[in-house]
Amino acid sequence: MFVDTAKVFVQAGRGGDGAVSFRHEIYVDKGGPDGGDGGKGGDVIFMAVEGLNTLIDFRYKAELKGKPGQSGAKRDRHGKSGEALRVKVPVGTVVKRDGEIIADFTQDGQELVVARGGDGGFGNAHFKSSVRQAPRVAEKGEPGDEFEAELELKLLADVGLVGFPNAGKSTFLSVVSNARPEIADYAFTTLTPNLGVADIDDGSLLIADIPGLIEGASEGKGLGDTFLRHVERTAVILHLIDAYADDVAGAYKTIRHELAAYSDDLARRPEVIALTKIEGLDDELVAMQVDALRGVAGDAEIFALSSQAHQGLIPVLRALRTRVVEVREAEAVAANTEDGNEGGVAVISLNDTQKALAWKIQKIENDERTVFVVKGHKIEKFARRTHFDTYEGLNRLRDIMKKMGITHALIRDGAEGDSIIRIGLDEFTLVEQ
Ligand SMILES: Nc1nc2c(ncn2[C@@H]2O[C@H](COP(=O)(O)OP(=O)(O)OP(=O)(O)O)[C@@H](O)[C@H]2O)c(=O)[nH]1
Ligand SMILES: [Mg+2]
Repeated sequence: MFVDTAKVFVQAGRGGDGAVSFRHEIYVDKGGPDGGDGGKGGDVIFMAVEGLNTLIDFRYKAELKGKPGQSGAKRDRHGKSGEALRVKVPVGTVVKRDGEIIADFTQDGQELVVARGGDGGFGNAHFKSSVRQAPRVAEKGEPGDEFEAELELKLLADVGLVGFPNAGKSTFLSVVSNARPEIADYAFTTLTPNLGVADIDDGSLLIADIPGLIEGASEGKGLGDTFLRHVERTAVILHLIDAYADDVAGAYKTIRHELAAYSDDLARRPEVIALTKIEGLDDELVAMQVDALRGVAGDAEIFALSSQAHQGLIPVLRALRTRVVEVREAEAVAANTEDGNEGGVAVISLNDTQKALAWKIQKIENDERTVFVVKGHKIEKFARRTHFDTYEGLNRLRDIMKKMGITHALIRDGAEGDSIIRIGLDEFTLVEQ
């Protein structure tokens, strides 16, 4: 109920290809290379927004794709970058890749690149050298990052309802919000938490209704304290007490005791108190009950309401909203001082430099042939950007392998000029045949 999940395929845009082109100048037979670079592929960016509280949209929107970058063109014109895809996710969303958390959205407006667009390939203008005056080589654009993202939303409710069984928690939720929880005249009607959104003035409150608590709940009595963890992350507690209770102060203290036994943090959470079911009671009696509570409730605000008669609901919601805004503002200040002030959009990087530069060789031998498989982030990246069907493209890759020391290691491992080398999905011989 409180953990919403969805799986989506995210795919950033492919980088544009670099161009092969030569300048045309009058009186010059063949001008220098002027093929422009391809544009970068569009990222897939997630942005946390308040006001969303479900991942349900993602169930029907299974693919999230960034736009590809455009190819480079002659006269050194670079391809345009592909447009990024911005996706709104609820605050509280955690994104996992292969079971590992790669992003945790905790604040409104927080943005992260979850899938990075592929780099554009270099055009041939880059590859001019003293020995290569007319390079016919350009790079292909790189594919964008793609993977299946597992989204998980742990709802950060604004308000948690606590109280004895039968206090009227679910009924309250049902009249102030869109939720339709089960309501009945017996204890432990609610067995799993319910959530609802209540609109108040120009804002809204996400309210969590949990099963009733009893004395000893923190030691496992009744339904125990398992559901208190849902309240643990809420900003404010609304403590509901049946106005018909003989000893409202005692009822209040019992629940407070259970909250404190669960965690200090929960005991310190801002609280609003309300007597429920007052529609049939004299004002005097209600005032007496409120006074009794005042004696034990410290400086918490105390209200009296009737869900059935829709009486006294707005002042309670307003008080809750005021408290919630205070808490959220304090949280935002704390978060800002914690991680300084970083500008721009952070990029999730799973590969640190070392991981990127590392490579390894695996020799696969069978009856038919021997293949040397080269694996490594950077070399595979270069291979993906190589036009294997051109002589120049392939030789450039061979140059890079030499520079990275891979060729040397291959020869040491027994590779010869005509040995088959495999990088990614492509195969070629170590030396041009
Ligand atoms: N007269 C009156 N009865 C109410 C009011 N609110 C709730 N009740 C009744 O109180 C009983 C318990 O209500 P629930 O909302 O199920 O109580 P709860 O606190 O969610 O109970 P648990 O889920 O068991 O913890 C039901 O019979 C409701 O109809 C009210 O404002 N006035
Ligand atoms: Mg209930």
